[in-house]
Amino acid sequence: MDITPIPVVTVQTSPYDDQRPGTSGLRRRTVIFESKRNYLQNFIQSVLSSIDLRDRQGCTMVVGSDGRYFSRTAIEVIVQMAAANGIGRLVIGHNGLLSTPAVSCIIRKIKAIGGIILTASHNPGGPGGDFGIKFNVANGGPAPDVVTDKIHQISRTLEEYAICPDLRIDLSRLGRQDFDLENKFKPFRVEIVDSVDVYLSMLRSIFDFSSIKGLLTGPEQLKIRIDAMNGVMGPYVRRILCDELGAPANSAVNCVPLEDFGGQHPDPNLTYASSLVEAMKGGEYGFGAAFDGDGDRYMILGQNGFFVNPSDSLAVIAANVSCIPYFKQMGVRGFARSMPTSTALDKVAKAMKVAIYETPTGWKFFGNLMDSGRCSLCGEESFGTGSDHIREKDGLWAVLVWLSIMAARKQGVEEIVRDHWARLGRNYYCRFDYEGVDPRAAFFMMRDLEAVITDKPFIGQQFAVGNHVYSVEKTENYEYIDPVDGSVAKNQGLRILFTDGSRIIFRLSGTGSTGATIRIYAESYERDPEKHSKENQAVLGPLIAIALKISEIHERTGRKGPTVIT
Ligand code: VG1
Ligand code: CO
Repeated sequence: MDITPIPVVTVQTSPYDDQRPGTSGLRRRTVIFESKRNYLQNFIQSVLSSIDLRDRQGCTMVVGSDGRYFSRTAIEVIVQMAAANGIGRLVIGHNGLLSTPAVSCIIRKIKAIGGIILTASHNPGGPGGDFGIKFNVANGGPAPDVVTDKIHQISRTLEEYAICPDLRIDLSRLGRQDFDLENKFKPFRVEIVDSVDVYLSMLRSIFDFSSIKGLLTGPEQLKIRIDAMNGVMGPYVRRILCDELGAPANSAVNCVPLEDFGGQHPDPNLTYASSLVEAMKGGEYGFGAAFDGDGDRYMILGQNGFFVNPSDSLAVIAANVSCIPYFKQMGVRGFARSMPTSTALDKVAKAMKVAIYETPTGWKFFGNLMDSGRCSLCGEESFGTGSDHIREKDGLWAVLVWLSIMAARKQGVEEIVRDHWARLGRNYYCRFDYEGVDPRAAFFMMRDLEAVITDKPFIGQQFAVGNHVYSVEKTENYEYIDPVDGSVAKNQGLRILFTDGSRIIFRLSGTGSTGATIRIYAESYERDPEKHSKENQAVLGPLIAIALKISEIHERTGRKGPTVIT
């Protein structure tokens, strides 16, 4: 312990009015955090002040980052401010690295009061990219709206923050570092922990490692290719898939976390993980996967690049829970999906006679369902799936689920998916993203579209496209009432449901850093197995045409098409 106590100082500051966390955390251009005076400090003070002082004193918090530029600077400030605000102990990942699911896992394991994750997830990083701060609460999940509202309220009137500017830690040194502070609070402790250990031992208790190892190393060895996209997952992939489960070292690529993700979008989809797609097309590998910057999202590809749509991945996992020891032991209480996620999961729930819940976009809405024992497995169309083993979506967990299913069924990825469709039908699905749109244009488009679709005559209206006629059955601005605490989330997306089960949904994203992002989701169900091999766009084209027409999105935004299609 240092001999001279470390001073605690109070610094005057001016509030910002734009520090409301979005779908998951506060995301901004890195330059905002770097150049706006106290932008980071103000937000961290607001987060810490949102925790009652009595709860804060002596408690533990977990801190980690996806390794992006500015994370180290931010961790240093968080340590200095946590100490000055009465937090007793911080548990931080080695070199500041922890994936989002690992943070959730550690919070639960050590009964911490919460955690802070420095990440803008799948958004690019670096001085010209994005930075972000996620705040998770004691259940290990993203802070719910009541908490983020409180943080926002505090941030709008903040006048000062507390900090120990002389406190320095060494992120590269594993183990405890104790500090004596010049205030009433108890000694302050920092513990630097291995980034993978705790998470790995949790996975061991969920899966049958020997059966996965058999698949990856046995006589009919499955060749896999895993792309960590230069994000936080590198160390997890190497340690868990290669060292523990026996995949050859060259199965894992882009496994060194880089501050700017090598200049790429660390976003696991067909557009940004194109090098994985190309490698898979060669036919050499039977299974491919990629992760986002902070490791909660994943994409699965089969041999020759067969793409598993995330909504299908969720449904296939649900239909095959019996292949996972965790679910065999715990049983399955219910399923949940975010509203725009395809209804493929609903078909599984019906067949298995399991309860199903529909929630707004964002993982925070699954927390109450899981905490109250209503939901065991959940997911979103945005490449996120998870279970009640933690309170975040979990990319590597999903990969191990797929490998377990393949080991148990002795089938390839494509075969498993096609069997699933043959049994329950196929939900064709796609999402159009219009990024960086003028926020006013986006706001007015949504406002006017709501007026159009909720106007009485719109119900029953028929749209004829080619030889298909779509009749509107129901429209609404989606609203959710949490069945556990009764809290209401309004304005969660405009949706149009057609009589044949097709859906069109419009939403404004809550994770962008510049301008607005409009998302259009389209879904169409096909029961007939003869029609399960069509091109996505061929099936969904008519619905997209209807969506473009009624929203006038191109006219109103000046765009000719979406930025990304997934
Ligand atoms: C997006 C996704 C949502 C996901 C969220 C956070 O939000 O649509 O499903 O939970 O990102 O994921 P939005 O508001 O932009 O549509 V992550 O991996 O960025 O933390
Ligand atoms: Co993420």
